[in-house]
Amino acid sequence: MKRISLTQHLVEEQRLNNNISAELRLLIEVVARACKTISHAVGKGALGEVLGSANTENIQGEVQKKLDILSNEILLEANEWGGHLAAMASEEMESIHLIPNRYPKGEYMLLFDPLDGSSNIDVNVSIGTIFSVLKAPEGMQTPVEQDFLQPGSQQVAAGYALYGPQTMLVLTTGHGVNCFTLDREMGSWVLTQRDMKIPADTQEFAINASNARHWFPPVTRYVNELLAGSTGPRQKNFNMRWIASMVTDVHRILTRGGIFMYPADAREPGKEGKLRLMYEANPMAMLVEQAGGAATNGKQRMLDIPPEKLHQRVAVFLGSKNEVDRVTAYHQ
Ligand code: AHM
Ligand code: MG
Repeated sequence: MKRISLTQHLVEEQRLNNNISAELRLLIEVVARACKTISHAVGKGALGEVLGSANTENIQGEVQKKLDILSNEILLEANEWGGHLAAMASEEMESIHLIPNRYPKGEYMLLFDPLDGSSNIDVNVSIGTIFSVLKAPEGMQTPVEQDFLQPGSQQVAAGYALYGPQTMLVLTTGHGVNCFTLDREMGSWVLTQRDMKIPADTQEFAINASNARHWFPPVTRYVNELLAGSTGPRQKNFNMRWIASMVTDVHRILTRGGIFMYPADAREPGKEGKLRLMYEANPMAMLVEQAGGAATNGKQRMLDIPPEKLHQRVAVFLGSKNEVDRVTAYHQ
């Protein structure tokens, strides 16, 4: 097999589509390098003394794990010096992070969930890093939160790193989705799957069914129909998977299809689900659409939602197009 590195792939994609400036390439390479460092820390586990709680809370009131904080710091530090960024925002930080004065500024803005699937860290189940890249609005001086509030359709790149049995990087720059595997001996990312595609039909779904009693009627109807299997209205059996690690669930869907749901429910009135629009839903929606799938909040296309605040939550339905279309139709 001829090995194509991440760098070679980015250079070739630029030649083909003229969509990856030198700055954007640097950004992606720096993020990928930071993910290697996170992967290394995750892999050490107890030996690196990185497991367990940090005994602090993030802006969402969730207790942070040591690895949440470490991963956030790794990404910040890696991305400050390159001159490619105007600012960053993270699920783990209340407000945006400006580039220190000693470094030049660039035209991109980076958003990330440094370590998604935190509840899986201490039980050695796959977790990941999710990232999204926006362009700074024209004429922007000192970046403010408002500058980040662009719909997902404005993303110039999005991706995730998956820390599982293999460490992978899945990336889109708006021309399909490609997957790279970390060669741990060489320390390099190698292209291992080109142009990932999600089949339009599927017989596999992912939802945290322990919340069933709180669901709203469209979700209850949809899931009940799936559960009814071959003797129900769908006339086929469905399988269920729930990793509780969005990166891992989405990776499965990019690999073999499926539908992922984290709906809004009646648990906490006024809260639009659990997942965050800017750090989780939008980058995953871009990847899924680029792979031929669909992503909505039950009512509209995810990538069209105008964000109102940085840490906004959103209901998520994504994956195989025909299933996402169906559950979205049930909401109309
Ligand atoms: P996190 O960002 O605090 O890790 O939360 C996001 C995660 C997703 O990866 C996953 O899909 C979901 O939370 C799991 O939620 P639940 O604990 O309800 O199963
Ligand atoms: Mg998360």
